[in-house]
Formats: sequence, C-alpha cells, structure tokens
Amino acid sequence: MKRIVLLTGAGISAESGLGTFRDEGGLWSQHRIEDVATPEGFARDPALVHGFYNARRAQARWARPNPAHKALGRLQQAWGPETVQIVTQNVDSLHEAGGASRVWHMHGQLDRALCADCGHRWDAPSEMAPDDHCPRCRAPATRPDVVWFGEIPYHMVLIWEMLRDADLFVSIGTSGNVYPAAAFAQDAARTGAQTLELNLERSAISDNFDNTRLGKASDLVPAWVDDLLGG
Ligand code: BJW
Repeated sequence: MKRIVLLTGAGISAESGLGTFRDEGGLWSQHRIEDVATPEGFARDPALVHGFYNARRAQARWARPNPAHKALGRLQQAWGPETVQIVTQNVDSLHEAGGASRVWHMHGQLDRALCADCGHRWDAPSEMAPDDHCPRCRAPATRPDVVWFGEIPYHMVLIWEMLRDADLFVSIGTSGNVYPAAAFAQDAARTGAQTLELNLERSAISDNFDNTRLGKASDLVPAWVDDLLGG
C-alpha cells in the first residue's frame, strides 16, 4: 500500500464556513498580519490578539466537517494513520470531527492554550485574556497555542521524515504562500514521491506538482478518495 502524506490548508474548511486568509474578503484583508499573527504584535497588544482568536474560536465551535474532511477521515480509518498521515496548517478541529484519528497540527490549535513563560499547554477556555494565569506556573503569560510568523512550526522533524518516506504527497486547499509547508511538494518529490494538488484555483506553487485538479474540496476530495478506495 502507498504511504500518503496529505497537507491541508484553509481551503478545506472554507465550505464549513471558516474564512480563508488570502482569498478575497479573507482574514488578511480584515486584519494586519503584523498585528495578529506575529509574536511582536502579541507583545504590543495582547488584548487585540486574544480578541482575534476568541472570535475565531467561537466561530470554529459551530463549524461542522464537510464532505472533504469526512472523506479524509474515511481514508485514514480504512488504511490506518501510519499509511495516511494528515498534516494540517489549520487550527480548527474539523479533521478530527470528520473521523481522522491522528492529525499533525503544524500551526497549532485554536482550542489549546500555551504559557509563553514555562511552555505548559492546556485546553483553552472559550475566552482568553492577557492577564489569565498559567495553571502550572501562575505567570500571566497565556497565549493561544498557534504558530505565528517567525516561530517554528510544530512536528517538523516528524513531518520531514514522513515526506521523505512518502510515495504520494497531496496538497489540499492551500495557497502555497507560507513556508515551510509551501516547500513540502518539492521535499517529497526529491525522495521520489508523486505529487498532487487539489485546490479551487491554481496556487503560487502549482508548477511544483505532477498533477493539479481544480475545484471545490467538497467535490474533489471525496471523488479522489472514492477512486483510491474503490481501486
Ligand atoms: C479552496 C476552497 C475550496 C478556497 N476548496 N480550495 C521569505 C521567503 C521564504 C520564507 C520566508 C520569507 N520570509 C519569512 C519566511 C518564513 C515565513 C513565511 O513563509 N513567510 C511568507 C509570507 C513568505 N514562515 C514562517 O515564519 C513560519 N516559520 C518558519 O518558517 O520558521 C522557520 C523554521 C521552519 C521549519 C523548521 C525550523 C525553522 C511560520 C508560519 C506561521 C503561519 N501562521 C499562520 C497563522 C496560524 C494561526 C492562525 O490560524 O491564525 O498560519 S498564517 C496563515 O497562513 C495560517 C495558515 O495556516 C497559513 C497558510 O494559509 P493557507 O492555509 O494556505 O490559506 P490561504 O488563505 O492562503 O489559501 C487558501 C487556499 O484555498 C486558496 O488557494 C484558495 O483558492 C483555496 N480554496 N476555497 C478548495 N472550497
């Protein structure tokens, strides 16, 4: 059986009602990246950043997995999490809600909190505020457990190992603007993997894939999974 690494981005959750970042009307047209997605922005105005993530956490609570999340969950259940590795840049939990048992959240998770002082992590309350105390060290240094620009994404050693061992790399719903994820197709191809992109439109890195299929994730992904499982 082929070892598959799937990388997902905001586009897979768009049809669940969660906004993407760089599409028209996306999050980065409403908020300055420097203000809400950098450690410097958080140091300058933690209340603003907590407000941004509190609102997204509230929205994500109501979101439901769409047919694309469910199809990937079905594939991982059928072939197992060692064969079907799901790496997501998304901070929502829609892959898990769609039936996936193991998901690598390289940019963190909205429903987790992190102490910037001692590194302790815990389940985030629905609302977080700058003077919330870490339950372990008591420092008023709580932040969302997400990865901002200039920070190191999570699980990178493992992810690069998975890409090295992959037979097939599939990128779904990501614009290819943010590294290191934008280089995964090239990383996987270097050690012999076939590469496939499923996206609404051509991305910044479409030329790096063996094949690109254009359309909505909720159409493309179930069809692709049906092909794999049927064959
Ligand atoms: C659909 C659809 C539908 C819509 N169906 N499709 C110069 C050159 C190269 C790199 C750098 C550089 N200067 C700085 C860097 C590094 C920097 C970087 O990449 N900057 C770029 C802007 C150039 N990267 C970093 O700083 C990262 N860290 C790092 O590199 O550390 C060094 C290191 C790495 C590894 C090992 C050791 C050291 C950290 C990046 C952190 C990104 N954080 C964010 C916020 C996370 C928390 C949150 O959610 O708020 O992550 S930014 C944001 O972008 C978020 C996303 O995960 C990420 C990617 O966005 P995504 O998912 O691609 O969304 P969109 O909106 O861009 O695209 C959606 C796509 O879906 C579109 O194509 C649509 O067409 C499509 N779509 N509807 C199918 N229905």
